[in-house]
Amino acid sequence: MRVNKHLRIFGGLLLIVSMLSLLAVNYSSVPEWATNVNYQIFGTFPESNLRADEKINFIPANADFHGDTIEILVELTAPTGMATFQQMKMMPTLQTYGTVKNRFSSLVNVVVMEVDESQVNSIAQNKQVKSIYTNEPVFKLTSSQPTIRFLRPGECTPAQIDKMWTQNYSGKKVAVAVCDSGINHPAVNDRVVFTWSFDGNVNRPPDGNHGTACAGVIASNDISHPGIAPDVVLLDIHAFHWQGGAVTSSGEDILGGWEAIYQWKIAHPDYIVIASNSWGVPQAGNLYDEATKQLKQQGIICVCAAGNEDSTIGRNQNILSPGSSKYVLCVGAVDDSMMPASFTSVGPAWNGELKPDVCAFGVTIDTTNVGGGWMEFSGTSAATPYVAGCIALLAEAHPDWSVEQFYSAVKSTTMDLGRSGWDPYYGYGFIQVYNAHMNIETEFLPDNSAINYGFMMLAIVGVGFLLAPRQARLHA
Ligand SMILES: [Ca+2]
Repeated sequence: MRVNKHLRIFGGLLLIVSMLSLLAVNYSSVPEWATNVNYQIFGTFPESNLRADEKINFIPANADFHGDTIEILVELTAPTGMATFQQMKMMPTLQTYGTVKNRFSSLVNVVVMEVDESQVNSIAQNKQVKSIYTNEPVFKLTSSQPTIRFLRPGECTPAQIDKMWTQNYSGKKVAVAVCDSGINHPAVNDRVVFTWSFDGNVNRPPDGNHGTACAGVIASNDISHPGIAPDVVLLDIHAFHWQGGAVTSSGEDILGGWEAIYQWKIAHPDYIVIASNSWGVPQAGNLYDEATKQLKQQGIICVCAAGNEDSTIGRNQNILSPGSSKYVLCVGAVDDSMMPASFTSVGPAWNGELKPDVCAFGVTIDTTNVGGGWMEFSGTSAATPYVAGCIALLAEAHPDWSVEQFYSAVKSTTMDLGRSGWDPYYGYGFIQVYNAHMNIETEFLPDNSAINYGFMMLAIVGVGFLLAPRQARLHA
């Protein structure tokens, strides 16, 4: 009897708990920190046990930590759902070290600060500080001399763009964010529905021609210079500007631009959003991996250049961040003969990821020049909007797909080039968008290592032995 009574009490408790959990589901829009008793009542946050010097990433080599003012990104320990709460709690402490300039909480938990270099180590010693990055203008555009070529006759055939056009796919209900140096050209301007600028001035003229060149590859509606997906809308994310004789961007500019894309997607849930990123930085640490993870979770497809670092760093592991992130599609460049472009960065990435993912044309492509007229564009900068445009066609055809479905569809349906299967120059191969649309998978060998190949041959021989006697009996 006592056992039964305990069972009844236990059953009752189970019922109450399950009803409470149903209520919790109904209130799932409440931020994570607000429903987490531990954070709300005790105000404790995750702590980092790394040494101060292990937390400091990407500070310029010439920083002597004495006397000069430096801008840093201070990443805090709590996940983004609790970022605002932790930042509020930390603000008085951080302000004793310097000036808080900006903060981010949608994609990453980051406070932008201006401090004396001598303070960096002290800030890093705080257990609620996860990492510190420089906010110097370190991101660079991946073609120093913009030269993108438009689709000459026959050029849209290898990527099967013309097959998609035949089926009337042109990027409708798809938004492509060109995260670059600004857009201005009569062949694309009427598709720009949103502008964000790093300096808050949405009327800022483009800084150089790079952003306009990327936008033309995606969306030009000029009959003699067609873009790939002329019915997309464009988000002009102006994160790059002239600094010290080069068009570069800081971490703050990048995060600001990406947050603008993130917010636009939340406000326009009926659009598929693709972020086209023709730029990068070597080994930016994990901050941009975290940011791209959040973009992906929000349903934003991120296409990123592999980089043009082949000759400058070495032949391997010179894929730039954020192309190195597993949450993005990383694009290498090939020439008209389907050979790797001389400049294209070679995988795998510094963090071990198998990058690039795919390749596309990226040598001397005609495109829109800033303000009007035409120009030639080369670089993984050119190959990236090429792939973004192709995915825009695919996205119109499959508005219900998840980001992962787009990534895996594109990777599994390529034209395999070079070594069989994934290789460090072509990734999984040249994008074939119609095959991705129709799910016509490439027949890769599972791996190009001799061991796996050997096992596969053994398996084939084994199956042959199994089948052979039966066939013999059938014929007998
Ligand atoms: Ca290959």
